[in-house]
Amino acid sequence: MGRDHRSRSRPAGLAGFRQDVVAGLSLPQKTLPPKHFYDAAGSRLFERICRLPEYYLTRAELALTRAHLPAIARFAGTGGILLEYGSGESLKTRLLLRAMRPSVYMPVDISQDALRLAGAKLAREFPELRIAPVAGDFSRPLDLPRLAGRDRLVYFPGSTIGNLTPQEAQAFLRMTRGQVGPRGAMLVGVDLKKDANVLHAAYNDARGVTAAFNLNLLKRINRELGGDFDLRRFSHYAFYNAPLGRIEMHLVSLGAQTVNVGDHRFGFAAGESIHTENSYKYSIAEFQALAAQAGFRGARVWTDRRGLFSLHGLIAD
Ligand code: SAH
Ligand code: AVI
Repeated sequence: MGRDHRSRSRPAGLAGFRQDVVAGLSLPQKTLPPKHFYDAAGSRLFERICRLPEYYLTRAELALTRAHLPAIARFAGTGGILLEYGSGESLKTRLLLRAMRPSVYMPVDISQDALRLAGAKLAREFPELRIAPVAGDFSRPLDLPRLAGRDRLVYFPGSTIGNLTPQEAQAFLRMTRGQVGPRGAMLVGVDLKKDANVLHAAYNDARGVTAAFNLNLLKRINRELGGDFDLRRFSHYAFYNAPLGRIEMHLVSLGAQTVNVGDHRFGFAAGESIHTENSYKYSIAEFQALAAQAGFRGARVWTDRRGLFSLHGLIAD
């Protein structure tokens, strides 16, 4: 994803998906943006990943949020607007909703299905809560509904920020800095650097759910863009790239082949890959330095007992 990824001129929806796929598959290292994983099936597969024994991220973030909830709620404040990016099934959010009692909860997600399902469940569980969902892409400038004057807290859990390059993460943080205003607060969940074997297992689970999540992107291209990817001829590959501090996910072509997407043809050599996702891992100091470059001061940081995951409380300088 380059700088133009954030520009207003790129179309959204199906046209944007087509443009990203054709551009990405035309690069020397074929690449697809991870935001396109999340159709209805992709969102369901991600929810299954969160419950896998190897995928420690969700459990660690839930545990640290439970353990430090009073301090997190004091940092976040009560009664304001809770704006969450990449809300998905709004799992950890329930803890914050109970502790913060916001006036409005504004979940923002690219997946309409995830937003609809999570919204319906939350409305049953929190009948008093005003929910204002926004279906949108946070990698481009977003017009959010203007809600009268209360304080805003931006919540970005799950280490979804790790799916952006450090440059994109900084651009995202600068955008949110404008949304929270001076001295505004943000809570960001960030996966920590750790033993490469633990990372490897989390992205190569024994049941093959992560592989199905990765391959679902090709299914989505076939269904929505008239592609003819043969899923049996691509395989999931994920590894920790230590020098760059990131897990990389790829789909590797199992032989020489040609694939059509609508009117476009793409040749694959045997062993050639499509790079589908990065998942950056940061030390606490690395993430605080990144946030500082975007104008945020790292005011608080909470971790789980095992030191797997971090939640940063940032304040706009
Ligand atoms: N916050 C949840 C879900 C994380 S999965 C958790 O912590 O478990 C990442 C979520 O971000 C998905 O629901 C996906 O649909 C959403 N997402 C990914 N890229 C996005 C983008 N560019 N704009 C908006 N939402 C995005
Ligand atoms: C959403 N995001 C933080 C997940 C991650 O761990 O990078 C997506 C994911 N990819 C493979 N497994 C989970």
